[in-house]
Amino acid sequence: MLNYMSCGESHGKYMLAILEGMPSGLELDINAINHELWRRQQGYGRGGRMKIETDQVELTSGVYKSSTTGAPIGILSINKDFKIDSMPELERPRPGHADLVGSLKYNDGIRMILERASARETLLRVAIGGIARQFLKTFAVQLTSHVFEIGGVKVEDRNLKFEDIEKRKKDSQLNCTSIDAEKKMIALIDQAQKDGDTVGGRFEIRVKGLPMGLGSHVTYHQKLDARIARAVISVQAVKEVGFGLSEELGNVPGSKAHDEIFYEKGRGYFRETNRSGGFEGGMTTGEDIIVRATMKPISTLRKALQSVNMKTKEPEKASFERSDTCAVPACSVICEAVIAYEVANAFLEKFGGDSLVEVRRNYEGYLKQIKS
Ligand code: EPS
Repeated sequence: MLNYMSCGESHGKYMLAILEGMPSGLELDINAINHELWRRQQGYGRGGRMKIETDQVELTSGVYKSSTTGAPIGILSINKDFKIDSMPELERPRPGHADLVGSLKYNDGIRMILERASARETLLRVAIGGIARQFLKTFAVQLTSHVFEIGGVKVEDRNLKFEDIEKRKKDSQLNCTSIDAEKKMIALIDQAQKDGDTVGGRFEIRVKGLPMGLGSHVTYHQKLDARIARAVISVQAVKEVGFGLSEELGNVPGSKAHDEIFYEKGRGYFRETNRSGGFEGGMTTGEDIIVRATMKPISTLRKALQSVNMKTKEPEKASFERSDTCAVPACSVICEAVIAYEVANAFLEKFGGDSLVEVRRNYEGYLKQIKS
């Protein structure tokens, strides 16, 4: 249903994407999309690049008087730090980046590998997620996220409702729900910065308001949890993804691992718990989707790791130009966006039509069907 292609290098002239498959009649608020881009640039511990850029997009096509037409949507963002043609070639690949493997595989220098592998590309994914989010909002579907661990410092109270997360993280610099944990996390980031090191962390994304039955058990590629997992893992530096109780499911008995089924007239089927993270058989259960992910520490270190000079083959420290110390909050915002896209896509697969009016008719008909 939905599909997109993006292009652009980190220090190239611009970042560009084309999104197809959005039905006509969706009112798009460009400020809301740019707000998501702003959120992606926030977070204590980011590096010098974020002081240069103020990410904004222009919708160049597929939108007429703020409303989608059903035609492909062009999304364009200009890089202020455009300097790619004057940047030097690099010889010392950074462990943990695409540098070494990409350079050998593409038979090219490291520069053009890192320029495309860079997380700068995620600004387009956040813009596309911003469009998907607005589509979902018209069906009362909402997303949020929160960082619950940085460098081993954990938020104690993690059993929170969607609304609590939104409320508690309001003034946070780390997209975090606990002021106490945040203070410790900030101290840890400061220390890492002093040491020329970096820190990673863990975060959770929630999606609220979905009907049961998005995705399907019938083939592996229709399983929506699997599609979300792929999307999250594809975000730079994410090394782990889970749903609901996630890795804790390995430590509890079956009697505490599942969500028992209840029924009330008028309300229909429901659950009292959500250990599955909103999925059974690759399909949404109607409870919140709960995704957890781990971002590794950024692999560009001022205190550089051991590497090899690809020209001389002599041991040398890896290259360092500039880096973030911690980008976990940004990563949580990016993962919200890629999940919004996957969910909107599954929604359109199930209820799709050429216009929003048609999608709504299909959606409402289905809701009636599963209630009766
Ligand atoms: C990144 C390196 C840094 C980050 C960048 C991702 O960029 P630079 O090399 O220009 O300092 O700031 O992230 C972004 C530019 C962004 O928009 O998120 C990397 O190596 O992946």
